[in-house]
Amino acid sequence: LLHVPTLKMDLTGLNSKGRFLMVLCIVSYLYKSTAAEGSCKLKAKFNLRGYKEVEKKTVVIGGMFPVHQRLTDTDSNTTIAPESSDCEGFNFRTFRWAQTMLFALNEINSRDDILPFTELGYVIYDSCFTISKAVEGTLTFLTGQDEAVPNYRCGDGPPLSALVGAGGSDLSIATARILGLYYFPQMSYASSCSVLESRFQYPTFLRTIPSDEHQSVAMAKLVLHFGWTWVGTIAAEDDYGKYGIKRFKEVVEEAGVCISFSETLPKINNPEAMKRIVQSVLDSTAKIIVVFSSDVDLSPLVGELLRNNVTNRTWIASEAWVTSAAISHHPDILPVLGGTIGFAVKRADIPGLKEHLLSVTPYNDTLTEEFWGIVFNCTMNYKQVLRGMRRCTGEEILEKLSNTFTDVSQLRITYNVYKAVYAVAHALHNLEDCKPGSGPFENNTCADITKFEPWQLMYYLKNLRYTVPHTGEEIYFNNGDVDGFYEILNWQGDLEGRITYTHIGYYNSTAPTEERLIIHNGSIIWNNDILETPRSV
Ligand code: TCR
Repeated sequence: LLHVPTLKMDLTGLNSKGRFLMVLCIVSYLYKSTAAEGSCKLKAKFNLRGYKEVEKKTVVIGGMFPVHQRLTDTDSNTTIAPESSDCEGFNFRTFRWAQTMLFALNEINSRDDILPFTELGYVIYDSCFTISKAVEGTLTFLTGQDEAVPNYRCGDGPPLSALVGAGGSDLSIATARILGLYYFPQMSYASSCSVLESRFQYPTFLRTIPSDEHQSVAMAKLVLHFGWTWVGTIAAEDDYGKYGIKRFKEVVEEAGVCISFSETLPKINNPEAMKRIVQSVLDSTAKIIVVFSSDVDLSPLVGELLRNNVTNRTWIASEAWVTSAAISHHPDILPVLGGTIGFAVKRADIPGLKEHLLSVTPYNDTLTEEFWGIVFNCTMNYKQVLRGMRRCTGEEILEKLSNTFTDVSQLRITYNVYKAVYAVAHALHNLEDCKPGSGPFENNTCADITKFEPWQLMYYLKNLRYTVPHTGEEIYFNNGDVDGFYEILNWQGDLEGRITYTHIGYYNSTAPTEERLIIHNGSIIWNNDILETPRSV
């Protein structure tokens, strides 16, 4: 035992025979004796910090993250059998989300107060920001096969619990329809579109991000707060953009605000469309422009705005780009997008996450290998080495670089991922913890953690209430949704001309109507010639 300094055990409640068996079990375990299994299985009902439990059951959680940004172009050649397309455009921010799921799982597995008798395993899929990949991943997950065959799962591996994902709303809408068929729970961390509120259409969808219903209303209130009467809108060409802007328009138009122009950002790279949108912005007298889009879709437009040096406008940012380094870290962005005001979901510090991110190695899986190659500009693939690319040694040091992956200053969606994984784990814990005879199911029965049905887990998710570690935030779902709370941020320049996000107020959907939007006008720095609240009439 001297070799295992962190081993602590709780022997209370065991009689002398139990203690003897326990010590026998640990000793044989440490010496990897074959007797270990037998003696440990005898009575494995004690908690053992460090090794948690000797006899463990496994439950699998699915994850889906848009780690790549798009599909690789494939020619539509029908003379050979089609294959699932590859993806490209590795995204450091979403890769951080995926790693956070692993971090949360490790944390849960090493705790002995959540799921002491069960180990959480995982499968993670890359949805590549694309609906078809998200659907393919969902079918593969449900069927457990590489070639997805619906309604068929081979073998009796560990039970599947829930899918954490899938990224954008358009992807989750697709996956939630499939999962809903099987009454299989989906816990989303980023899909905020208001249509996902419908439990009639998406019966097993839950999320740790508030519905955009709140955000659209909050944006409209912001516009009314400053008395702006003339605004332009730009929306991404997906459910997030379309429904977000639609609701915003409804609320402001009812209050007499006019929409000067409405533009849509195409999903597929289209320089002509970008030029057209910039022209609309330039031609309009509206100085306020509301943009509902993810950073990925907005990036090309920002490039075009910079080329045309479009200044003297105030941009209103939706949650998906308000703290995006891909946009705010552009060189020379300050004159164009400085002064932006936007809505952000709750931020948190997650102790230990940074260390976890820095401990990633190229050998973990194919994604970490690709990530390594990109950050260090090298390759692990010998074919590419033969073609003259530098070989990665694996000894490169991540800590020396600073990039979006290891930047833990704005953990917002990342925090939602963390909450989502914990929600599933707590629900499973409650399922396992059920006392026979007083369970919630027919005739007061319980579900069995080794072979439960998806709807049984859904029961526990619906009725869940738990406190998030480290932050103390209390989470529960109201018909699958959480309360609408946003911080309002203002993009201000620091001495070196970089953007900082200054907190200027908040929006709380649960407060009485007049107290929902709180803004400290004095802390805002406007980005126009006179540095005053712009007038948009
Ligand atoms: N909801 C968006 C997707 C999204 C996102 C993000 C994507 C949100 N926040 C941050 C990338 C980065 C919020 C949706 O489609 O619902």
